[in-house]
Amino acid sequence: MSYNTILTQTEGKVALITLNRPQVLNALNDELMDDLGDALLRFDADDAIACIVITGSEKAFAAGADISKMAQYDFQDTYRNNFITRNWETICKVRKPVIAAVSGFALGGGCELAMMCDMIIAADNAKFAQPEIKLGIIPGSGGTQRLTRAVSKSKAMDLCLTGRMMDAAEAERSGLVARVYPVAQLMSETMAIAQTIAAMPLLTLMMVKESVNAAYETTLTEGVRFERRLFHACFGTEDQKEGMAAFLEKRPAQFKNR
Ligand code: CO8
Repeated sequence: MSYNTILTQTEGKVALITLNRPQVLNALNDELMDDLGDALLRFDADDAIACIVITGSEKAFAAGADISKMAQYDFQDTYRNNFITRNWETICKVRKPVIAAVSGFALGGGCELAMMCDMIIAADNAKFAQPEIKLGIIPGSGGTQRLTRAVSKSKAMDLCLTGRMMDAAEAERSGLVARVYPVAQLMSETMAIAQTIAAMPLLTLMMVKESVNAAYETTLTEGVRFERRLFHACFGTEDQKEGMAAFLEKRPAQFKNR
């Protein structure tokens, strides 16, 4: 796979996608989001891959949507042409775990992209913000929704109303970020986490992702009911037989993703 705006590589069962528009701090435009969506769907369909990592550069995960492009838009360009919805949320269709490895700026659409991933691992230089208010717009790809669910109403209001930046320590304290590492170790630590995940049985990984995501969409009773159905379904997989047999026989499990 070769793209203009992203780099892709694989390490074992982990796919790494690097956003690559360094001259504009990985500002997100349609071409990049098309490339990213295409790579994500290809890796999702690839049986050799079990986990996907998205990262940027040391200075910027992504500094938001491309303002030079957006500055030309009027209401009709955004509404009539379905700005964002067409290709910016392809990531939400991916069924395998996706990790955001965030170093530097994750602003506006960059923060929203990170929040569309299943978890965020941050470098200690990471800065998160929804600065759209300073441009006369509101977040447009879930910032007011996912951030509020991640960090509480009060902090989401603080960030979206002031546009201020939140550092990695505050982001971890607030629950936006799963773990923080020194910047020099971000990629090695994130890839190690991804390899740990990728070694788990794939169908079960997908069920965990589906079930955790259901917590955002349903009541507790419905969510637990959904979890119970997937829990029962696990007992129809070969990997459940293998995982439990391996434990009892005191040997490593050999999962077949079946
Ligand atoms: N769009 C276009 N170009 C950008 C962007 C951007 N978002 N961010 C940075 N750049 C460009 C700069 O214009 C500059 O280009 P040039 O060298 O040609 O002048 C280059 O990147 C380097 O940037 P700076 O010189 O500004 O670097 P600094 O280190 O001085 O500052 C900052 C870094 C603080 C990140 C600063 O660049 C900045 O504030 N950027 C804009 C951040 C922002 O407002 N982001 C939100 C954009 S709105 C948005 O994302 C709406 C989302 C809509 C939905 C998206 C769905 C996923």
